[in-house]
Amino acid sequence: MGYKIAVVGATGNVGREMLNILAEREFPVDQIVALASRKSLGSEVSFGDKTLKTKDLDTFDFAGWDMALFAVGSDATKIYAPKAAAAGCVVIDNSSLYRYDADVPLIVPEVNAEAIHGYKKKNIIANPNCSTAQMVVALKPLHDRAKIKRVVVSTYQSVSGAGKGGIDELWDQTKSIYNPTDSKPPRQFTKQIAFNVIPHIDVFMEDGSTKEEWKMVAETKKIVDKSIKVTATCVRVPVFVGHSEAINIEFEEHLDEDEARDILREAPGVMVIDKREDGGYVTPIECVGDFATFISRIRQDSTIDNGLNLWCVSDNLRKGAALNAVQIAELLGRECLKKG
Ligand code: 11C
Repeated sequence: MGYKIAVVGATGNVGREMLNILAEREFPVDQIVALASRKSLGSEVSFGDKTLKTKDLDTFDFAGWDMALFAVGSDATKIYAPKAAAAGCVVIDNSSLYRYDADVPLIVPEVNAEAIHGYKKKNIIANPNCSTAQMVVALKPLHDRAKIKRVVVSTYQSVSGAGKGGIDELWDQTKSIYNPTDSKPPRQFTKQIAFNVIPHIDVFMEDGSTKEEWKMVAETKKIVDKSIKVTATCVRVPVFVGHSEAINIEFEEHLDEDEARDILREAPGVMVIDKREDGGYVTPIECVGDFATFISRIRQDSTIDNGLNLWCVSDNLRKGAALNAVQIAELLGRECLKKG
């Protein structure tokens, strides 16, 4: 016996990946519905070897459905997630709307699975930002061993984090470099993204950081440990899919690089590829379509007591969004909504 699952925002990058991953991981589905806004109505999406015609989110009745995986922006989530939750359908939300709500658990199953039971307060579970999700998968096992004091992270984030518009803009600008008569002004990003990098993701905050940077701080504290200090610089790079992060970690206790490598090799969701030779590390293009968070370049930082550097890469549409949401659905099924 399986579950009745709704995917909300099924025609977007993340919604499509949710359907792919539910099928790939053979999630026990009895019935599945792909929901979209009226403007995408009737368009078709794939679910394994089946094709689903999207239905109207606006008129959909969530009563009797077990879980809804939401992959729409905060504005639409604000309208439809409370409706679904009130109808008894557990919402797994990929937007940032509920992430910082004390009554909503923010879950990365490899890190804080035990917090899932908190969903009962609002019938809602939040999925973290993509750049946080991959980082905490790497931090947690190291924190358990040597207690992290401070993290300094610089991100190299792909354009797919900004949705289909980001992908189209990189593609169009790249083509127009070779055919300047075809050039269009930037729409999605504030400056040219092709052959460039932009140190700005999401809106600016009062202290000069961006919301993306703030999210990495707040979400790491909520998911791993509120005592961990995080400072982030988030940068958009001309890569289609796959976020990369250079992470510097300061621990309370000494942690040798070889032991860190061994800990990460054993950690759930992590794949260590760390050979000190040409090509002995992972780049974003190699992680596309993969489930793992890849760690390379593990090395001591001898400029501080108890410091370590590492390189962390993951498919932002998967671990950073759709995969994590499906893992939450699996956890919810296993721990809370058992069937059969
Ligand atoms: C980006 N990380 O790469 C963002 C996308 O809070 O879920 C995801 C934003 C979020 O632009």
